[in-house]
Amino acid sequence: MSKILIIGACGQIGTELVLALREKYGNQLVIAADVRENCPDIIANGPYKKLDILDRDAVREFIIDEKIEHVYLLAALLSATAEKNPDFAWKLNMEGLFTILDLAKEGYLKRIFWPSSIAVFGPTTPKVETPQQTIMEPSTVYGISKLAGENWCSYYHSKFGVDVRSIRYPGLISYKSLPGGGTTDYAVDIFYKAKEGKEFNCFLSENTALPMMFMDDAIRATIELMEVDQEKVKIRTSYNIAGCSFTPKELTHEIQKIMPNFKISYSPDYRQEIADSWPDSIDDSVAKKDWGWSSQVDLPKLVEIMLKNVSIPV
Ligand code: NAD
Ligand code: AKB
Repeated sequence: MSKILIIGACGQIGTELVLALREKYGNQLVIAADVRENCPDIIANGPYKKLDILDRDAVREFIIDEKIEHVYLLAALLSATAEKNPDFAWKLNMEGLFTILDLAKEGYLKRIFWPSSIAVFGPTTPKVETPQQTIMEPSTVYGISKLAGENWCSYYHSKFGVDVRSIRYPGLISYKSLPGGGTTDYAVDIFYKAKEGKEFNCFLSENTALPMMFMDDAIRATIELMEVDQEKVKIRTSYNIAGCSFTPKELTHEIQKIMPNFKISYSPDYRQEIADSWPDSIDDSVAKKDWGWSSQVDLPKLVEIMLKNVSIPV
């Protein structure tokens, strides 16, 4: 059995991915790593290493000494935070990827997962049912870093045989850990306000449609892609996957079916421009064909699960 390292393990995806991989492969084989000093309680059921992905020597030493074979590299600045600090976003989102790709090129790692995003698309991309291959001219530093990263993954695969696999996640919605500075975060925040019985002030306008997905679907997609035979992975940039697409107004209506008194108001801010540059919906037929991907959670189910499980911080 391969030893697995998840870098950026304390974030929104990392916490749930650590739990799912430990469930599957056992607690001791799955090491959680993050720049944060302390391991959150939710993933304290297995090994934790404080590790800064920008410390190339420390990362190399740890991976080589521990004989890690699979790495999930999740550490990054997301779209909204990255626009506030473009220089650092570029550094964090790119340098760590090279450190991991190089370790695989040198034969230390057998397989890498590196997430991309719908942010690789831009204002000139067809917005509805955005295809796997299309115009890609992102207008955010986050999108530029993800598009460059995708192309580097493909390059390391074709030139050096590196087995790197990737998914363009849509906005992810979850209740086990909070989102970390993205444009789609409103679709998580809204559930906390609804549960508190408060009005939600949305930073996007009511008709802004975006591709979204419940976290369970995203974690399942990630593990399925990492487990599928090499020859089925035909795309080495990154795969489109789709869950459900909705606007803040449509999400509100769905919440109101369960909580009729819930209210929303709108104050679009700088994140509106980012959202306007992204697709409304995604065509994931290539992932379906290549490795059998299929989403299981639609909007009504997502809302039901979120309202049942979101707990208000005390
Ligand atoms: P997040 O912000 O919630 O978590 C990122 C984690 O990385 C944090 O725990 C942070 O402490 C850690 N980190 C930051 N700098 C680090 C460093 N120097 N060294 C080690 N760890 C560091 O992000 P997320 O939502 O879990 O996203 C994970 C990945 O998935 C990112 O690459 C992101 O671009 C991608 N993605 C996320 C979404 C989404 O909706 N959550 C959608 C598309 C793509
Ligand atoms: C963000 O909004 O930045 C992320 C993403 C879609 O990549 N959730």
